[in-house]
Amino acid sequence: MNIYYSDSHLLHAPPFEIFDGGEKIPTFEVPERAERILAALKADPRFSIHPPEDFGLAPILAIHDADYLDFLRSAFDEWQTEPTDYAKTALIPATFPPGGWRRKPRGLLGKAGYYVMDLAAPITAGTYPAALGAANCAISGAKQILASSPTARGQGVRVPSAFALCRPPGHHAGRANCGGYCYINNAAVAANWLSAHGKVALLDIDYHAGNGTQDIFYERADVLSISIHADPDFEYPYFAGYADETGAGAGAGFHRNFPLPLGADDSVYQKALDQALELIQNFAPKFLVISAGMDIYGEDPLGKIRVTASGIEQIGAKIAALGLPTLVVMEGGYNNDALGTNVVNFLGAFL
Ligand code: OKP
Ligand code: ZN
Repeated sequence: MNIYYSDSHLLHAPPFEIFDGGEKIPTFEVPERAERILAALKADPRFSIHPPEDFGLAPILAIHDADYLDFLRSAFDEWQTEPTDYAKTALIPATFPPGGWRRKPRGLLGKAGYYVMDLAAPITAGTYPAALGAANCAISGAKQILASSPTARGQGVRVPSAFALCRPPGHHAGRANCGGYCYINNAAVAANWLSAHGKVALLDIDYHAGNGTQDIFYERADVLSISIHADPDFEYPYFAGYADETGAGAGAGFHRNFPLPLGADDSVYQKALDQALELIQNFAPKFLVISAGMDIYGEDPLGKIRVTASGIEQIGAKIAALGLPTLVVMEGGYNNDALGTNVVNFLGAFL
């Protein structure tokens, strides 16, 4: 399996985040995450590591608003020009637009509140290039599964799959917002890129609801988006991911959420997964994109459900059994000791 990985993720290493309840802590979303996954993949001869191709801004601007992307690109430098006497290393807004009042201020701190949804997406000097590198990894994987997909295959040839080792992750980034460690929605960029060549299903198995992906595809019928996650009634991102949010306009019926209760175990998880996979089968997409978060693992420091290591392998096996050209995109997962093994076991199901 081809793995797409870029060293550029190292440019993004925020010194802290503001955790639930407002405590300032060292961030969970650290460079070591990607390094551990990379090491596990390198140690396994079934995987070959490739740098991404540079696709430029066009495929990203196809799903993110230009003004938002411009904010991401310039925010850190603009912030430096503001006169303050403290060291400015990581930008986190402190003021957000209150209910319904959304005008966009010209000042940097106002714009930060406008485009950033929470206190867990600090913008540092290297955040933008790192996010671009992750998006290029996702598109590179998409390009590879397209190049080796059905029309190009003879009978008995393996169904194509690829893994984009993206960092920072992407599924909380909406059309015009970052949040929850995410800046550019890597999986959505790749899914949209593939959608020019046929219908796409995007299945998000990260522990947290993929609110950004939901936002981006909510009114589209050519991309079926499905997210299985902890119930937002008790878990981040709180404001999206509910079962009754099923798409709108032309996209009515083409988004689905499967909120899980606190402590959900393998059997609860697999039941939701079976329903999601049936929806995908009925949709009959040409491509499948997986937002793969390993924070569903029972021993994850952020997760509050109890999927086991073999449960993760089983999820991979069931998804692979769909027999679709599949791009797996890395999202969350914060148990660094288990991350490499969980990713390798998950991907192994596709080989
Ligand atoms: C990103 B991804 C945990 C604190 C929430 C943000 C979490 C972002 C998760 N209760 N802070 O989906 O893994
Ligand atoms: Zn997550």
